[in-house]
Amino acid sequence: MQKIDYLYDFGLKLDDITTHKFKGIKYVIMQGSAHRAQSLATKIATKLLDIDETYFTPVNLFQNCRFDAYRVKDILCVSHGMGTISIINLLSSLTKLMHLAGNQDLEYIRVGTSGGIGVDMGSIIITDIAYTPELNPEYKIVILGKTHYFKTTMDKDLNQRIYDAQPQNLPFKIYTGGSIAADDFYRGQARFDGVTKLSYDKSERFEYFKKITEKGIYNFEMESTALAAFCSHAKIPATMVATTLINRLNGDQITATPEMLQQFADNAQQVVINYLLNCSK
Ligand code: R2B
Ligand code: URA
Repeated sequence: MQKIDYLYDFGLKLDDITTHKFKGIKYVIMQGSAHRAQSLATKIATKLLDIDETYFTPVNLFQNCRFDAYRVKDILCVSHGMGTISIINLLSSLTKLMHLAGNQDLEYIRVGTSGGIGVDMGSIIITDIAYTPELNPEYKIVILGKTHYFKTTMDKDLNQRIYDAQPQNLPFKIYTGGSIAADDFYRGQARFDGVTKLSYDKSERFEYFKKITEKGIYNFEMESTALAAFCSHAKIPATMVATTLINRLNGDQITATPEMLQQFADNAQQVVINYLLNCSK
């Protein structure tokens, strides 16, 4: 008899019926919003299983409004919310669920949006190392009042497999490099268009951006350190594939049209779908 347990954030009782629903998952693909996770699941179903999307609406397998999960074959598309705090909770509960469902040899990929630093908007960044805003390759958690540091390297082999699965003629560039998981969208990413009084000026920001580019870092976002640290600690190959909505060397405001933003988001999903298609051959 399995011990009864609850996954509060998913609204799930961990009994045999629940674990059966999640048995056989190999790829966990994470996106910020529930809407994007659902749209990715629909695209995967049309591309991998040749299902006509007119007749297919992915069903949310979670029963709490915090996160959503949609299954297509051995792929689970999940929403992770915003920031390291949100994704680390998702990762903890989800990994417990995957473990109890008997799933091994998992791969976790976050498909995200980000602000590029020195690259054309619409480019894709595959993260090799995630950095704190102080530009350290680490993620820190305070446990019982003591600070613990975890390393934040993404899985090199998974990155290579994703890169190798791409066709030659993609209409956007792909870079592999560092990402910064910032504490917020405004001051944490050195913006001047927030609401708070600022403690930095343009020349200090210039110096910060210079250091960033010298370190081989290509984008700002808000989850990569937690993802890399959790997964390398749990020995789950993981990475992040993020589109860039802006080149931060040219400004702070995201001014791309809704059509362009959709295209940029599609670029990142396309890269991951190309990888999944290659895996299913
Ligand atoms: C990218 O976009 C969000 C902020 O707008 C955040 O979740 C991230 O990492
Ligand atoms: N997400 C971020 O965190 N920053 C940006 O500039 C764009 C998307």
